[in-house]
Amino acid sequence: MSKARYIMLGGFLGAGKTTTLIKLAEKLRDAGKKVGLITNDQAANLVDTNLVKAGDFPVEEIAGGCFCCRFNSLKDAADKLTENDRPDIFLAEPVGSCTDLVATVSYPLRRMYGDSFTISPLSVLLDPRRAMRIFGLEEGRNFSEKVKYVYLKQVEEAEALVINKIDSISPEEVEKLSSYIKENYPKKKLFTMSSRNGDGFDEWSDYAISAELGSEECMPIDYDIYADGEALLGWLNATLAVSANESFDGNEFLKSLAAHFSQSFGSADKEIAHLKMTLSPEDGSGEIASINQIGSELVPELGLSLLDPLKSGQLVVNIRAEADPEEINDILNNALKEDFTSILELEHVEFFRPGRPTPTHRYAGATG
Ligand SMILES: Nc1nc2c(ncn2[C@@H]2O[C@H](COP(=O)(O)OP(=O)(O)OP(=O)(O)O)[C@@H](O)[C@H]2O)c(=O)[nH]1
Ligand SMILES: [Mg+2]
Repeated sequence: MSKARYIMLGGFLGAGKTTTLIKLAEKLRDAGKKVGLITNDQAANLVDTNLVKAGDFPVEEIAGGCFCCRFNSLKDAADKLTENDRPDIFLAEPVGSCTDLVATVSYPLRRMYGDSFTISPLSVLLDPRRAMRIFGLEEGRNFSEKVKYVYLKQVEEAEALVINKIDSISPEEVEKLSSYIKENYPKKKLFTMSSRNGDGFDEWSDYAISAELGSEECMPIDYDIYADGEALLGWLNATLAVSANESFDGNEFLKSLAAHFSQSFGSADKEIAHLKMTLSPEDGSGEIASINQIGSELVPELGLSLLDPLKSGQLVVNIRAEADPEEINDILNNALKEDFTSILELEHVEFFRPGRPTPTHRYAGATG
């Protein structure tokens, strides 16, 4: 039996991992390949899983911890997808605040299950605005030092760095960021692309589909700083019932709710890492609307939109921000109390700081 390929795409919160993996899944499906997706989060009820399902791909969700700490669940998820669909290629999205994935996931997978999987090198996606702020190439609201540490470790462990969203910046900015990376990370493979309009996508995806994970070097990392940095990010996942007396425009509703959140975080001087929401009408159409916001200063963007007005449905809210989880929950509750009380009812909410990462396996090489 031929080996399945395992492609894991890293990158900080909001870099475009889900968008890119769905695009890659479509490309592979068009080429006659079977794909299985694996999403991951610290808690259940994922916007990402909804988005992948909307694209009609088989998906397994690993909730309640990252891949490295739930290594066995990752293998179980792959086995479950294999039972049902026997994918040729697994596409896995790790939690966007995780790092040290090569030592704790890629190498152990190759060592333990190398007969079943060919492992691709780790590519790490970069949102160009966020990257320029972290690298000090642009002014603006930023994360604190320990969160930046996690970000820079993600960059350091990548075999390939992928500047995504080049449609959203000028060619001069692409050049500026590329030059910085070439100068400071000369050993990395560098790609520039837009998974939105497809520019540069084939160059990166052909590499991701065919290249093999490199030699077993281990990035040095201080787990105390990593744990502190990750824990500075508050997480909130909520599901809410939506119901109104009259039909309403779900796209406009999502925009005004996102604007409300964005304004609340901005006035509290807190940086949003990624705010994402999906709205699924109860009309059985299977359509969904989605909205995302990266950074408190940017405008929320509607991704998928609904063609028809709706009366009822389900709203999933995922917020990751550098703020106390309680504060994020207060912002949600204020939105419910103030502007959206008549149509939203909270069904389930979890808000927390990610716990200290304790990987199931870690390859301790010469420097590890
Ligand atoms: N302009 C532009 N936007 C993009 C591109 N790729 C992704 N985005 C947008 O970036 C936002 C975040 O994308 P996601 O794919 O959800 O990012 P992610 O890395 O999976 O985020 P997390 O799962 O929260 O870590 C969405 O609004 C996407 O539409 C791109 O190439 N260009
Ligand atoms: Mg995602």
